[in-house]
Amino acid sequence: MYNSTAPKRTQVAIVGAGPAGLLLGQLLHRAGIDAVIVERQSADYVLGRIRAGVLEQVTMDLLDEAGVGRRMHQEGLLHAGFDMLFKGQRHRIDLNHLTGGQQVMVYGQTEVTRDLMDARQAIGLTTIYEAQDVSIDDFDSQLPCVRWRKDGQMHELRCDFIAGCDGFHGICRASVPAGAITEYEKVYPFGWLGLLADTRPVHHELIYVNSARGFALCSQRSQTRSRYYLQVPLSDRVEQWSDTAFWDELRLRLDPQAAEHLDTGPSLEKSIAPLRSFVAEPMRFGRLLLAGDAAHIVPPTGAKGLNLAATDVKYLAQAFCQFYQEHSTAGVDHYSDRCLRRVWRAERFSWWFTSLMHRFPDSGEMGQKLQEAELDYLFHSQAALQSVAENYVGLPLGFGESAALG
Ligand code: RFL
Ligand code: PHB
Repeated sequence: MYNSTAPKRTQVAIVGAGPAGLLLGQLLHRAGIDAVIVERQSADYVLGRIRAGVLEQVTMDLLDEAGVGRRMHQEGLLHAGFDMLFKGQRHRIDLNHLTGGQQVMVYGQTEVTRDLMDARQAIGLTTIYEAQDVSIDDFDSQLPCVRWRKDGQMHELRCDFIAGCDGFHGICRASVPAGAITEYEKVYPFGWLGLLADTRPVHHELIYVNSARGFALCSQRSQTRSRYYLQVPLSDRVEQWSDTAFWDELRLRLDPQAAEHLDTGPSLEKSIAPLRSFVAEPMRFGRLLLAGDAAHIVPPTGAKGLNLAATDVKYLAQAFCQFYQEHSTAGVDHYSDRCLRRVWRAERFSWWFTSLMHRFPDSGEMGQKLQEAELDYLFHSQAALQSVAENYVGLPLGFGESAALG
């Protein structure tokens, strides 16, 4: 089904066909730059991963620019705000009002990925799925290479650049000599148990819940498909959680009105994700440039991961355009600094929002009281509300320019 004829030379070799790799491939194609994508998994496996749900305006614009925004505008749900539930009371964060008219789009990562895959297939661009033992080499030279095995045969692809879009567990970042990279990491003492179901969402907007039993999130994929999350201990296994146990626990974390309106049904998917903050600096090593989860991870509370991946890719596509069209390495040289300022801002917000909304096993009574005071301040301060809203809708694209270039 997908074109898997292996070429030997390309301009940009992209490792990973997640949203970052696919979006980069699309933007490069539109700029007339040749790229091949090499992906470890099958296309169906990539589509089966249920992840992000919230797109910032910058990401919507980028999908439009890549020519894949049509279905998102038809089927996606624009949200002008969200609720925060604390001590039985819901507080609405009016994004529209607090940010001067901005909104976010609820449209699943699965759908973004599908739109990008379909566009790529329609143009006949090369994606090698189910590539085994992928490795990269010579990225400190002018002619890096990507190697892999498929159907018992080894393949070698030479290129001008490698885009490392292979996620947190990929091989690109791991191939950089240890002394050339600094990694910052924080692992949280809990995970998120997610459940997808074809049920009517409990509310027309998202509800982020801080309850005495732990965090919960009521999200959605459409008017008939819901996505819910529960904070669970890291020791929990997904097999321990029957659908009934999940719905019962969620009900206990909601306010009485939401609990009463909760529509339940069989799960389509259920999984546990650990929560992590991670940044690798720099994001470029010679002719290897990292983008998306390969370079940084945020806990999902702020809904920033996919959006950060999209802006990395925007800057990366611009850098390659400058290289090929203007014969300038300025974009490639500034790529890492340009991305990292934005990355750290999203890291800060995601860490802060995670700290605000979860129960921490070791925070003690003092930690608990401070969290309550922070929430109390937030709900009663226009300035604090505005700060949450402007971070949630995302930074404008030009953010970080002066720091990177000045
Ligand atoms: P991905 O999606 O991990 O894709 C990387 C791809 O690389 C492939 N790969 C390899 N290919 C070749 N050779 C190898 N050796 C390879 N190793 C790996 C993988 O198979 C895969 O196909 O990274 P990418 O493209 O950078 O995209 C990042 C996003 O997926 C991620 O940031 C978001 O899902 C995070 N996230 C959210 N982000 C948002 O912006 N809004 C949200 O609402 C949101 N909610 C979430 C989330 C992540 C979650 N989990 C599961 C951690 C909710 C959750 C629960
Ligand atoms: C989701 O719908 O999967 C989702 C929404 C908002 C978040 C995280 C995940 O903050």
